[in-house]
Amino acid sequence: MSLIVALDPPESVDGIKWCINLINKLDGVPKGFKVGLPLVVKEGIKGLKEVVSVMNTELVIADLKLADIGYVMSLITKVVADAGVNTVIAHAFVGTEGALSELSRVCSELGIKLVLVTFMSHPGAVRVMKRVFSDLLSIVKEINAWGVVLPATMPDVVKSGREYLGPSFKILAPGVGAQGAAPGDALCAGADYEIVGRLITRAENPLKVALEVIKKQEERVRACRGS
Ligand code: OMP
Repeated sequence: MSLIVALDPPESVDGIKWCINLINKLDGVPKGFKVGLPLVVKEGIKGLKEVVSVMNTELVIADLKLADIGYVMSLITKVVADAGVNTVIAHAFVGTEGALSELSRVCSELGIKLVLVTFMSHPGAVRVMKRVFSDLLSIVKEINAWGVVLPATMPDVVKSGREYLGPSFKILAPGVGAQGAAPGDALCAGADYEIVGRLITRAENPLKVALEVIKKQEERVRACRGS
């Protein structure tokens, strides 16, 4: 199972109810749910806690895209860990000393999986991230993060990330559906999970679309791996 659903409530809804409704509809289907600033800014940490309490998935991801000094990232991580999250996403570009080394240590102490963003899925990411990509990947190795975010919209980037990192790091690839990538392409390029938001969460029947995404992922992976 390689589907992670991104729950980013739109501005016009009760964010907690919207997320819980989707979690209930999708119960048992995705490997993980990812919530982040769209929920936390609207509903606060209590809202995050309420939403996380109904998640039954292996991965419960807080995507706050942390990018700060280690002390501050660690403070935030302790708060979301206490709310029930088991995975956090931070930016790799902040570097190790005084930043990710400390965050990584705190994550280990708390039993939290640390995922680092090394390349983003939007077109403008290429301008800077392409130049620093290998540096960012070397930070992932140095920190021994649990995983990385690489763009499903750019399967070549996923492929080179996998080649550089080897098999022991998880690759999470956003950009499927609303941002244009097809289900399964990033998996074929070496990703472990595809992160899907609006394609599923804005669908009239989210469960049906989620099951279709999984079917397409399986078909695509069978075709590319020849099995
Ligand atoms: P949809 O475009 O609606 O499928 O949502 C994509 C989700 O993945 C959102 O929650 C984004 O914050 C997240 N994401 C990206 O879209 N691109 C990135 O490069 C990184 C992330 C992420 O870190 O999850």
